[in-house]
Amino acid sequence: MDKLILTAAVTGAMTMPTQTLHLPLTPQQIIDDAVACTEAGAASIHVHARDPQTAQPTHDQEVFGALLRGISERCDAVVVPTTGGGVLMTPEQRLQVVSTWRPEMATCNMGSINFSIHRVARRYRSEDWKYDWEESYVKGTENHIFPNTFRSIRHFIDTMNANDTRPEFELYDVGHIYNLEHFIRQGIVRTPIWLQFVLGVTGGIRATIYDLVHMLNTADRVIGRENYNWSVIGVGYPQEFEIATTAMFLGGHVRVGLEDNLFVRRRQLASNAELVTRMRQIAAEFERELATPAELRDFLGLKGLDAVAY
Ligand code: KMH
Ligand code: ZN
Repeated sequence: MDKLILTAAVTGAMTMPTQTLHLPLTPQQIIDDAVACTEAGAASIHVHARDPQTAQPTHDQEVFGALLRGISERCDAVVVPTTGGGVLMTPEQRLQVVSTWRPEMATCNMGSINFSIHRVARRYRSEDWKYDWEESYVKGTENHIFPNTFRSIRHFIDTMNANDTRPEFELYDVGHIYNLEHFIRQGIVRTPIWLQFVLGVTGGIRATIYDLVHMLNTADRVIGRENYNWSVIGVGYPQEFEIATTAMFLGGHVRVGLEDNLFVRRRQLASNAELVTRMRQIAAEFERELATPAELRDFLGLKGLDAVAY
């Protein structure tokens, strides 16, 4: 598609409330940000849930339901809930959102990796943290493996197929492309598929243009260019905008948002809508129109909001 598909990832599980006042935490704040991002040009919204009292990432299905309903009542964005969850959740807990709410799309993480944000802790003293869970959560990730075994990935894909939920395959390193090939060969993943290259997680491939090109060349060779469409995440600043702009020139699509990056300009913290707006301005500079949610649904052949369970 010629138009650019812009996804906003508004809260995540690896951005801490202490890091930025702009991070939406309560269901109402997350819904408001999702609507603001859609109005600013996002066709899809990627969401994680947070406990309404403590702001800690949660797998509580009531919270997910409130988010999915709340966003869909106020805008038509395609909402893509996480099945990556947060560091303390089991794969089964992460997957519940699919069988409970049968969303149009959901993420599907394609391999186990070290996934660390422990270096964030160097910037804060113990008394600086806003919530009491944050310090141990952040420091604990130095020893964290994000588990996605072949058996669990198969279970995730089977569950998404059973609920007609389209997977967005998250690929954090080159080996994850080969893992995906394994499932395509098994016949449980139907092409064309929708890939999200995740560049710049501590534990995964870096967020440089060389790494993006390497991922693309590998995907072309292993999966076949005609069999996939893709988007990219560059974690951090300025990587978010550098990698997104590069993707735009290479025929890809983009994700921005506070899940991945806090800054709109060097040292300038921003809201989610400001991040979307800057990306829209970059796209406009190169005469790239943004896709609407309806165009995204049509492009990916999604089942539509009539067929979800929220
Ligand atoms: N947190 C991102 C680096 C997911 O939620 O399933 C990747 C992500 C995956 O968004
Ligand atoms: Zn996520």
